[in-house]
Amino acid sequence: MALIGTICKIHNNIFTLIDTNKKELLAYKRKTIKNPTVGDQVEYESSSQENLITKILPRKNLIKKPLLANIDFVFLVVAIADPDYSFYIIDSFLSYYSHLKVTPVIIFNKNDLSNDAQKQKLKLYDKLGFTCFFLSALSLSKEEKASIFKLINNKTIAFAGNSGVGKSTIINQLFGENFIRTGAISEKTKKGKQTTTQTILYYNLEHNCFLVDTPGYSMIDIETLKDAPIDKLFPEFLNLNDQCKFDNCKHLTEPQCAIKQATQNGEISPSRYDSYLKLIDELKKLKPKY
Ligand SMILES: Nc1nc2c(ncn2[C@@H]2O[C@H](COP(=O)(O)OP(=O)(O)OP(=O)(O)O)[C@@H](O)[C@H]2O)c(=O)[nH]1
Ligand SMILES: [Mg+2]
Ligand SMILES: [Zn+2]
Repeated sequence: MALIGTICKIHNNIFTLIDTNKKELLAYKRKTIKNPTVGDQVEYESSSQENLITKILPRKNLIKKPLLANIDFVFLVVAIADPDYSFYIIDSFLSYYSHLKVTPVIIFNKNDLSNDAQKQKLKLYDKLGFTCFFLSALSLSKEEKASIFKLINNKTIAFAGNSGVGKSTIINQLFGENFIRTGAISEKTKKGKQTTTQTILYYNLEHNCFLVDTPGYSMIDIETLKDAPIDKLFPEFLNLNDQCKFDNCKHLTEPQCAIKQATQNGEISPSRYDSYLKLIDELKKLKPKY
């Protein structure tokens, strides 16, 4: 009978698996197995010499950047300050996850470094219906921890977001000191010194969850969106889409566009419409006839 495990780390074609008893083991893969990915559920054979992955089980989803399979929630970590955030980057990540059918949860971190006005601007995402946390990883309250734990029980979650936003710090605060190494930002270069370099899936027994710390990515893999209906990835556009004059309205220069009107009268946030335009622009660079 085939054994089943989850890939939690890949290094030089050696795979660290967590088996169904939550024990770690090392495995190779059969040559015919293509592109196993962290998060994959696999079948493997075990002999006295080695463990050999023989099959990748069907994936629930696949994120390309960072490469990860079978994620229930992505915790998109955004620092309110240091490093500065950009609406466009937040919106492109949210559109990307929506397209990949992965549910995002937004953690606005480093609240200790920000003022109320900055926070207020980001409340936009709460109103759009995204699950949001505003916190400081360095001083997480019991209540904050409890509400995060409630969400992640029995789930596989990945922490994503730019380098230095506090992904590893949050994981350490939730799951214990030094669970994962964090980097101290060098004041001179503002570059993480001990930044996460590998995508690794960890198992946490107490909350029966798998979690992935990922290296920081500043931008999505835009290619993934090249055939996506971008306007359908902005939830606040959805109710208005059919009110545009033209059925095939792209909400760019067309007359009597309900999306543009809603942006002008403040129903849609200008930063969101801007992000929409920028995404379309970026995609045009890939595909001349968008
Ligand atoms: N002031 C403040 N600093 C924080 C907070 N959270 C994290 N930091 C600091 O920010 C720096 C970067 O944190 P990390 O957790 O290493 O960031 P990361 O997102 O894992 O970064 P990469 O691994 O490079 O992708 C560290 O010096 C942390 O101590 C916070 O809430 N407030
Ligand atoms: Mg890190
Ligand atoms: Zn329109």
